[in-house]
Amino acid sequence: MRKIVILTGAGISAESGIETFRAEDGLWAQHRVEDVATPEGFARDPELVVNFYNARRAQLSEVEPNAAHRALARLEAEHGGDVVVITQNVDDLHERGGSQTVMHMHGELKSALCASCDHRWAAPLKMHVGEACPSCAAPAARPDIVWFGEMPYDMDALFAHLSQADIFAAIGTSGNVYPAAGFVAEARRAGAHTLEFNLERSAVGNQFEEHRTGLASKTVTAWVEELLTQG
Ligand code: BV8
Repeated sequence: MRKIVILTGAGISAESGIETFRAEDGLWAQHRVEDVATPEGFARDPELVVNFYNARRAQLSEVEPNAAHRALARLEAEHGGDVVVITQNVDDLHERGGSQTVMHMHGELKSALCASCDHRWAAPLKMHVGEACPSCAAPAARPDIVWFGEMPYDMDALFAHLSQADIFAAIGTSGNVYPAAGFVAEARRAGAHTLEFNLERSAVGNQFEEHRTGLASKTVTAWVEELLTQG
């Protein structure tokens, strides 16, 4: 059966009410990326950064997965082959939508990381600067988020999935951030059929063989229906 690898970005959570990064009223419009999503920004003003993620973590309890998240979970449950969701998103909507195999390449709001010993634990709703690590007790707790200039998680595993993909779909991502934006090139090298689901062409849109334009809640649901009836 065909192996399906799916990359998602902020656009898949937009209809759940989580703002994207690059929309004019988006997350980066309110903050400079350098101030809140880089290790330098965290070193300069840890309070600002911890509160930026506390606000986004708090929002999780106010939002629900949408039809696109649920469609991907249905695909994983009903497609005979391998389905892997690689997400750039730090929210938990894929899991709450029913997906089992989710790889958070840029980390997760619900996880905390010790900058000293790399221990991870379930983040409290509100994190505080200088919180002690439950494992090594160093006052080095930080959001378990991959910032700009940091290495995304599980890169070897991600590239292994891409090298075996028969179908690669990118959903709701603007293709501005690497290495995620380079995944379509990897998938094409593996001979995968590539599809982009977006409201408009992304920065790497010309590298996809197929484009499904529209709201992900509609286009992804229709695509999954098609795949599952096709067999
Ligand atoms: C690394 C966590 C290497 C934080 C994030 C020059 C060239 C190439 C690369 C670089 C360069 N200079 C620097 C770099 C590297 C840098 C990078 O790519 N910079 C860019 C800006 C040029 N990348 C990194 O630093 C990465 N690490 O390269 O490490 C390395 C090597 C050796 C040793 C050490 C390190 C790490 C990047 C990760 C940063 N962290 N997130 C947080 O969430 O707060 S990035 C963050 O932004 C997201 O995770 C995501 O990746 C990105 C947002 O992008 P999208 O998800 O695409 O969201 P966006 O708003 O942009 O787009 C939404 C899309 O949805 C739109 O297209 C819209 O049309 C669509 N949409 C909206 N609504 C809908 C919809 N579609 C369908 N339906 C809808 N309803």
